[in-house]
Amino acid sequence: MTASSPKRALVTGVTGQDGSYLAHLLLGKGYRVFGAVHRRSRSNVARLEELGIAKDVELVEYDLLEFSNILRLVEKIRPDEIYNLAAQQPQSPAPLPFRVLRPNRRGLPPPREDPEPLYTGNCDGLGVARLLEAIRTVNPKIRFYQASSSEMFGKNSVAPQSELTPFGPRGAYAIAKLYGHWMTVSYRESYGIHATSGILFNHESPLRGQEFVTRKITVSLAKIKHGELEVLSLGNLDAQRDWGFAGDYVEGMWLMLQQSAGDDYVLASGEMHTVRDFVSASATMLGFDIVFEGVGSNERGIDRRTGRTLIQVNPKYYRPADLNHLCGNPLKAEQAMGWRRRTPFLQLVALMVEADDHRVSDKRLTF
Ligand code: NAP
Ligand code: G4F
Repeated sequence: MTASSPKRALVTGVTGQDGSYLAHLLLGKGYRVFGAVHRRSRSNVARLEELGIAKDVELVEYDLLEFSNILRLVEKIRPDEIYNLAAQQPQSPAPLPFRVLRPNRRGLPPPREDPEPLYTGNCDGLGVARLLEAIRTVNPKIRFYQASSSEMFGKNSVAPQSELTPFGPRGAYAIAKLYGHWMTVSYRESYGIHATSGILFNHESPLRGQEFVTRKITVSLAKIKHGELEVLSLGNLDAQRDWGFAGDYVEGMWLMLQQSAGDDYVLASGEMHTVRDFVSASATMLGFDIVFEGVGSNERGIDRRTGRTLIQVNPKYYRPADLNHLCGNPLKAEQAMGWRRRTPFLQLVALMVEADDHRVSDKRLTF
């Protein structure tokens, strides 16, 4: 790369957690970053602002549901690398195995009237095929990263899960992601495209959406500390996740596209923690001393110092087909690319707690 011809990256889902961190990383490496935003989220750049890069990312509109739109975008931008991070994510709580759509960040309802499984399949599954087909048509040398998910392994998977573990997706999101994964593999094998599927386990950060359990915990406990909330209601406290820091994981995405050929890689911490562990660690960092009493929906988290109940279980947050034990094996990424997870669990919790403590205290909780 020379100063006169910076590499060009197109990042879909740039307004999200990973999109923001990835854009930050790429800008730091001298890339010209085109951040694709779907029409309804044009002004939602709070995360990019938080990282101080809102003015540096060149925003372009797109619609993953329209092939002609995607084709024109790729033709116009002529990127060297495309990172497909956009996804319609499933919503919690879930009344049905096929969960309903989350409203988007501005509280708007989902932009299409299709039932959730159809819309999710179209965006998270067929959207990947549209991008790959645009690459094949415009320039097969463009390198492609697909944001695949550990949810593709499903409930009955052996642990820890690696690139060789059989998939068993449950629900529209995981099934759509698996379609995207196989299309990525297929375009790599059939057309020689440098197409990579990153199978990422849960990764969190101060930029995580509040609809996910870690951020819900850190925001809610900060609000309790500052007198803005009485109690935090959660679902399955026994659920275990392999949580890492998003900043470490976007570095893995970039590394994947710097390899000599496309491939599939798991990024994970290799450790599992329960939701209860996450609550306890966060609470301690905010000055509470929580003891859990009771079982199932009667379980309570009580602050030993005041006797106050700060945590309660509300079955409305239970999922009918929850994935209780997701744990990944990142050995291939470590050995082949030298990827390392640098942020251990407690450091991740501390980053999130500290950010939300300040945001709540300063009344600037913008996402
Ligand atoms: P995120 O914060 O929820 O960001 C998702 C992005 O996708 C946002 O920019 C969102 O824009 C955009 N988007 C949503 N619906 C869209 C649609 N219909 N058309 C176009 N864009 C749409 O998610 P993230 O945590 O950064 O995750 C990034 C990617 O990695 C996603 O594909 C996710 O499925 C995948 N993944 C994440 C994890 C994780 O633990 N974070 C793990 C495995 C895989 P708006 O907010 O404006 O709607
Ligand atoms: O934070 P979560 O909503 O994340 P989930 O479902 O694991 O999905 C995230 O990670 C996937 C990778 O494996 C991504 F593909 C996906 O896009 C997303 O980024 O839930 C984590 C666990 C679940 O077991 C849930 O039942 O936390 C449990 N939980 C307990 N109480 C709760 C709550 N989850 C949420 N969101 N809210 C609760 O009150």
